[in-house]
Amino acid sequence: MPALVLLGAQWGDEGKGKATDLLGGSVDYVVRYQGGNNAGHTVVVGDQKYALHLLPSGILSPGCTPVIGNGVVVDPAVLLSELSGLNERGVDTSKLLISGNAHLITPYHQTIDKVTERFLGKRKIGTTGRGIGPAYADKINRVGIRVQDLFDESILRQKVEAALQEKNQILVKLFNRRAIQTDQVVEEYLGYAEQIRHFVADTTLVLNQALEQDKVVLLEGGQGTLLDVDHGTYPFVTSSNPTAGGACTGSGIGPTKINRVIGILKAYTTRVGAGPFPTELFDADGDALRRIGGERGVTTGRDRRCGWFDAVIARYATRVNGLTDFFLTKLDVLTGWEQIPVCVAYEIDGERVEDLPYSQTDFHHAKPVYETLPGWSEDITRAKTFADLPKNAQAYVKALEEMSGAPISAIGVGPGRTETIEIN
Ligand code: 2SA
Ligand code: GDP
Ligand code: MG
Repeated sequence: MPALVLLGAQWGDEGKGKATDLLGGSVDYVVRYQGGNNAGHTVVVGDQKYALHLLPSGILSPGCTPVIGNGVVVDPAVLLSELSGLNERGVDTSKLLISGNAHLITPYHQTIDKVTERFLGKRKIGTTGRGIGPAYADKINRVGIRVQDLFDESILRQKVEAALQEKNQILVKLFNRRAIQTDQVVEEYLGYAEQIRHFVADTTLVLNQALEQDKVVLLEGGQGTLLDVDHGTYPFVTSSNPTAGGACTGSGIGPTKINRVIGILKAYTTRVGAGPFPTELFDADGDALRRIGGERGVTTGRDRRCGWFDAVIARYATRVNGLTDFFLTKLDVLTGWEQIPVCVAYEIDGERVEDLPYSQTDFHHAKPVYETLPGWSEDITRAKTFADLPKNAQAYVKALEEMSGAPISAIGVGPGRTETIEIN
């Protein structure tokens, strides 16, 4: 059986956790392929709500093996606390596999993340402060510490020492901070080694063998397409590749093994952190979307910026990810609006533009061109089939599908597992 990818089609928080959990019952492996504990994936099972950060959402499906792939950056303290939190709630986490090649987030990465943001002032990215960017920077700079380094004290010490040489210069001279001691980091990280050792595996080998044995592998993205370091609104992005290509490099599964790429698409748009956002609302509608949609960061608790649906972005996500289909989420949040504006194109310096501009300046100047669709007032949270939806809600979904460039195969009408309409 082939692998499939599930990723965010906008700026994250589209409902990937719920969608992954929905598919969790029918797949054998769920793999996180990038990001780290900057992610906040919510899964609601009955009256239980789970907020997952580093762990794949498949951890809640008993038949599923959760995998942290090589492309993820792992904060071991967060890993252990997330695992114990789930264990206390009766979730079996014993099947977890962690790639020995995944990189580690250390306290110095978090410190650098936070002081850099402070230093940038008004130009800050609005990161989650979890050390994600600095950990990926070290990976690319070849001074990162990997999970496998935890099991060789001498190598760990050498690598931490080398990494800290440059960092301490920056911390002390540029940011006026105290130097971080190698011994302190090494001691803390050796303390994690034995607690983590039994999870560590050659996950690329495991996953490819599983595919050969006809198992189904779901690759779960964190963040979203527009936060991709290559394809997003750089520099206001995360430091990894949430797009479909990242699923291959972050798991070691080749593109020929993937036969489905699902884009999770919210029926409106949100963004957390700084950066351009053409359909952002600063009025009562924006406040209402935030309140009704519960748009608050799952990791940091920050209010999310809210705006109308942007079809230019959806088309872009289809293109750069090669999406096969969309899951449209949070349609229920739009219930009650008489008219719902949808951005169909941008106006940039007086010209109508249908495709996302590659130029950062143009994107900053993009003004949304809206079409207005009629809304509905009926409660749709109990709808089980497409036909159960009010006519105007059906028309809204169809219009979005037409504008976005790929079929919509499921519709979310509430946060719960069963509050989903599947379209065959
Ligand atoms: P970072 O910390 O280096 O990855 O931040 C860089 C940008 O990426 C954004 N980012 C996110 N955007 C949406 N959701 C994310 N996860 C949390 C959630 C966010 C939270 O589920 O709500 O709790 O604030 C996430 N993670 C990173 C971030 O806002 C920066 O714009
Ligand atoms: P993720 O990061 O993509 O997994 O999304 P988040 O968990 O950060 O944010 C999505 C929020 O929307 C969570 O609170 C989910 O429980 C909720 N949610 C997901 N799908 C739906 C839906 O169809 N309707 C409603 N009302 N809420 C949803
Ligand atoms: Mg989230």
